[in-house]
Amino acid sequence: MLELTDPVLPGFTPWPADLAQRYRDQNLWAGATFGEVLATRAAAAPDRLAIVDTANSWTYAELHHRARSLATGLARLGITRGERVLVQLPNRAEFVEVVFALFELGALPVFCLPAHRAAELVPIAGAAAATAIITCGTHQRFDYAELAATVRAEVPTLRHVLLVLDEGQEPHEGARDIDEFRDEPADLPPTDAGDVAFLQLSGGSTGIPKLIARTHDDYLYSVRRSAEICELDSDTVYLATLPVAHNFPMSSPGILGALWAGGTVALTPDPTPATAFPLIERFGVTITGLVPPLARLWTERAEAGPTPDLSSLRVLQVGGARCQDELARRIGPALGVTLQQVFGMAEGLVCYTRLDDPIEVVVSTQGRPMSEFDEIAVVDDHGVEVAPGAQGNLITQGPYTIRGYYDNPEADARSFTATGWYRTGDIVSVRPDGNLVVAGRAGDWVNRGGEKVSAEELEALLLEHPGVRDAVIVGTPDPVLGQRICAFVQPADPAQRPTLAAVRKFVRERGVAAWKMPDKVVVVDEFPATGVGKTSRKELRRALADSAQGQSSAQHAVR
Ligand code: AMP
Ligand code: DBH
Repeated sequence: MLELTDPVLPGFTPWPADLAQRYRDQNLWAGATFGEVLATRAAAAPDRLAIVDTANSWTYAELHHRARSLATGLARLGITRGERVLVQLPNRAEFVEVVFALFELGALPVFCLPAHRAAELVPIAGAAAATAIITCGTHQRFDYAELAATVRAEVPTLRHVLLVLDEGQEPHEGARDIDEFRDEPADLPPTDAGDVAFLQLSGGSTGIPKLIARTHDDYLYSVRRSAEICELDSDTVYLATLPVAHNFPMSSPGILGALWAGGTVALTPDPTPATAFPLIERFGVTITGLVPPLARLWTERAEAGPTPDLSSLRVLQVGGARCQDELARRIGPALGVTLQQVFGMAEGLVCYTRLDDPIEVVVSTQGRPMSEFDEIAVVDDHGVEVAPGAQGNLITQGPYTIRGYYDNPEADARSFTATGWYRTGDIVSVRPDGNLVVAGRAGDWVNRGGEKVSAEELEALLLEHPGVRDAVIVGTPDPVLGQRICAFVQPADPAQRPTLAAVRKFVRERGVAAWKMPDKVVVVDEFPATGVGKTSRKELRRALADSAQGQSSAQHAVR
């Protein structure tokens, strides 16, 4: 058992002492844990509705009791403070209960997405040295229990697989039904607001996954400030539409913001208008957040004709990828909402347009930092600040932006400056009014509608295909997703040209998340020389991306 005075977690990079002191003095880090927030809410308004989904509705007292009961059961199983537990659950009430149970215990949820497969989960579990996985049975025709068994077989530290099961589902061999661990709540050892609360994942991680350790103090500050900016209160009904483990629906202001404000969290099992619109009417949802492709789908659906009654919805947030101004203009009128653009990252910094901003700001910028304590700078490739208003690399430090990845010095050397500022990898400009406009990413990432795919990771996968001599991944413009994944493939045997279907099948069989599947394959005999002598893959990607502009000319241009 860790003592409260022990280092929070080996592998965690703390803030410099002077900054930490300042954040505490300013009461940004207010010294409360998420468990304490829930306890306070449950004491103040036990009968208020905390959680609702299509199967459950729990008051604050019920949620608090369930979380403490499960925490006690998990302690009996031997899960202790500081241990890491993979949580892979769809948007359902139990997600919130499981996460708060782990918070109560001081164990750290590692937030996995339902789309993750063994290729992602094995390295994540390994890097986190996780001791347990909490997941579900079959959901949307995919067997998560079987996936967990596969991961467990490959990661020696994993001792337990616990399943949230539906009526009639049985645990697989070697797994346990989580209902076995609902004990009479007992007192648990205290946790500390300075402790790491969970590990979040950086989008598009490759190789050793980049794990993001966030403390109760720093994350709760971002949640409180987000709730203020989004004007949440006890009448708020926040709908978790995006996968709830993602940083955006979790904290910007997300489910944690809604609970902090004493409001209600509603969850939808899928984000389509057909499912989500009736739930907005049924639960009286007031705010939700979407990625741009979903915002387009919702807008088009509303423009097309009558919908269920969406009049309770006041704020629609859009973030995760750049929202085109054209779409941004249509959202408000179509859905009868105030649009809010959100530009954020699991590493920390989150920017919002404010609810009373002029429409021009809301439709054409990605907002400004949420905190006056966020420090941002826009620098060139040598780290020198660019002229005001010019585009450059966004770097930042602040009270809720990490100082390093979890136990990953190599990634830190790339992603943090010598003084510990985070290099976001985003190219932005700052307008005179302080609002940021995101122009794109500096690195070799494809942002496919908010899902980030590392070119390097996908190229490495394609190279395992015996028919592929070399492969280069680039993002090509797409009117709906923002970018699509285009794979330029040089065949091992020019007479045997890999097809899109064959490449996709191969990638799927590698057990990677579906969003990483190439949308297009262009077979080339040669890659263009990039003019830098030794081929730089960065240059090559840039040359191919340029040549792929304008789909019809792509094949021609690269041959
Ligand atoms: P992640 O690493 O998954 O937390 O993704 C964070 C990244 O998503 C940011 O660094 C941006 O590249 C991108 N992103 C998030 N929100 C926006 C937005 N509103 N506009 C443009 N890019 C965004
Ligand atoms: O894309 C993101 O990671 C993101 C977007 C909006 C995020 O982490 C956030 C808000 O907090």
